Amino acid sequence: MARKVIITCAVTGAIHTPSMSPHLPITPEEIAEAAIGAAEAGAAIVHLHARDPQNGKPNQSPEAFAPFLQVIKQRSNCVINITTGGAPTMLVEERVRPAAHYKPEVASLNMGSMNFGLYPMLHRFNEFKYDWELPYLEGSRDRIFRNTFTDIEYILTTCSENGTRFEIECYDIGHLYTLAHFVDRGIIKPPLFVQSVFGLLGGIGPHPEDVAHMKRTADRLFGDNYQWSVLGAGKNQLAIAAQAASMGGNVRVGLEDSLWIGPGKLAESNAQQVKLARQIIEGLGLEIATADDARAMLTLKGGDRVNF
Ligand code: KMH
Ligand code: ZN
Repeated sequence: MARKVIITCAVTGAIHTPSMSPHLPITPEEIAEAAIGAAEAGAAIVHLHARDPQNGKPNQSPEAFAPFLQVIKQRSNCVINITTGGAPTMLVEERVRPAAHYKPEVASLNMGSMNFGLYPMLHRFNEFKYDWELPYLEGSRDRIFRNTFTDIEYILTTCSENGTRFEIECYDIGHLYTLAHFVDRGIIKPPLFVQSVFGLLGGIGPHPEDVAHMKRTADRLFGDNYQWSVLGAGKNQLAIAAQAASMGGNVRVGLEDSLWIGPGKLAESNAQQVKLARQIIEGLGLEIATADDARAMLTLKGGDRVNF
């Protein structure tokens, strides 16, 4: 039997700003359409952030998520994953609120405090429609994405009481050791869903050796108790997806982490990136996982046990 590979699609995020691409979903309608389109193209999981529909600024109020959560649930069986990362400008109490309220099957969990350098994108993009975009990007030179041990434990205890499981975002090798620490303390229970992030300034790089070392270390620490997934930021997205898929991993794509579909070519939709990831997976003789396959692989509680 062919191995099944989970495709996660992160449709909008908080890294890119509206002036960078006309295809970045901003309004609840656009976010819902993007998520449903990604699921139809083969994504088993959609990872969701919300934005202010007026200016595209990341918005972590539970009310901002309501309009698209309900629509996606009505029109798709995909697993809904709500961010607890929000944006690096936000405090953890604000970041956890949508996941705490809506009790999704999956929420993200970031495994360490770090620099989160968005400012290099200013070389490519320098004209902005909204006044928050430039200071947001420029300010990343001197901003820490805070995820202390206390913050991590706070998110875990708040959400795991709801049966929510986690997409555990590891941006460096040390984050795997922090995860092992929480597993040792019994606060996170396997099977783990480790999302390794490559090529974000402040985290591990995108070199194939970086990908291999992340996998080796996770194998040593977690053995058979984890599902490995990767995301490559920007132009690294598909090369890293291909490497990881061939090494036994799952993949994440989406406009949250890359606006591109090829060199200098903006992706016109999230579904377009999912289709390319799917071609790579199927070209390797693997199968894409359905949402229900992903639920079984990650022991999720089920789409009928959420609060939306
Ligand atoms: N954009 C990813 C590198 C979160 O939402 O919790 C990080 C992320 C964080 O997805
Ligand atoms: Zn995210």
